[in-house]
Amino acid sequence: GSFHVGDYGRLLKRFCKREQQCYLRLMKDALRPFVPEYHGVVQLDKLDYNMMDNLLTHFITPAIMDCKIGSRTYLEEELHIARERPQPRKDMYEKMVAVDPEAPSIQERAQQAVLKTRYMQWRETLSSTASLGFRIEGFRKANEECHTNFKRTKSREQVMKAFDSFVESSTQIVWGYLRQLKQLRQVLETSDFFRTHEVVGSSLLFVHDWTGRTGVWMIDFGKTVILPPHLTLDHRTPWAEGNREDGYLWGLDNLIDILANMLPT
Ligand code: 4IP
Ligand code: MN
Repeated sequence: GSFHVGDYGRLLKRFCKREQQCYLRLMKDALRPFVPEYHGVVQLDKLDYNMMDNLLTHFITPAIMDCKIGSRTYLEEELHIARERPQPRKDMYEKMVAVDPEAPSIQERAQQAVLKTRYMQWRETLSSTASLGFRIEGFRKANEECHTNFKRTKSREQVMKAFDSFVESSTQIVWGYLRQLKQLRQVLETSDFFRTHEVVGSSLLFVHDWTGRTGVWMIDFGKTVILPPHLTLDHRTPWAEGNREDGYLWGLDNLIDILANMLPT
C-alpha cells in the first residue's frame, strides 16, 4: 500500500514532492497545529516516504472520518493537460457506470472511456462537493465498522444523517468538532500558506474516541500548489477558470453550519 505505520507514533506515506513542499512550508506557518508534524523523507524497501506524526496515537480505539474539502477536486493544470493531451480513462468509465449506467454520454459510451476532469466533475455534482463545498469520503467507527458508500450523499439532510451516525448521536462530540473547526477557520483566515496556495483534493481528518476527545487536522496535500506571486485566494469566491479559487472556506462554512444545526437549540 502507500502507507506504513512506523515506529514512535509515526506514519509513512508514499513520497510526493508536492506534498513534501507543502509540509515544509506548513511547519513554518500558523497552520502548523492543524497538520501532522512533518519529519522528513525516509526509505523503506527502496521506496521513499514522507514521515509524519500518526494522528491516531493519542486516541483509544478512535473513530475516524475523511471529509474532502473544497468545491473543486482537480487542479486547473489538469484541465489544461486534458485539453492539450486528452487521455480518455477506461478505469474511470468503469467507476462511473458502476454508480450510474446512464451517466456517460454517447461518445463516452462509444469510447468506453472518460476524461479525468469529466469524471471528477461528475463526482462533484453527484456528491455534496459542488453544492456544499465538501463531501464525506468515508468513516470508520470505533467498532471497526467502515462506511464508504457516500458517492451520492449530497443534501444537507443526508450529510447530517451521516455525521450523526459517525458521532453516534453524541452532542458532546459534535461540540468538540465544532469548536475545533471554528478555531481552524480563524487560523486559515490569517495563514500566509493558505492565502498563497490552491488547495485541491485535501481532506479534514476527524478523530474521536469514547473518552470524548476530538481532533481535526488538514491532510493530503498532493494537489495543493503554490500560486504565482501577487495572486492570492479568498477560498470563498466561486471558481471561474483562471481565478484558481478552490471553495475551501466556503465548504468549511457550510460544514460548520451543518454541525451547528445538529445541536439542540
Ligand atoms: C479518485 O476517484 C479520487 O478522486 C482520487 O483522489 C484521485 O487521485 C483519483 O485520480 C480518482 O480516480 P474516486 O474517489 O471516485 O475513486 P484522492 O487521492 O484524494 O482519493 P488524485 O491523483 O487526483 O489525487 P487518479 O488519476 O489517481 O485515478
Ligand atoms: Mn490523492
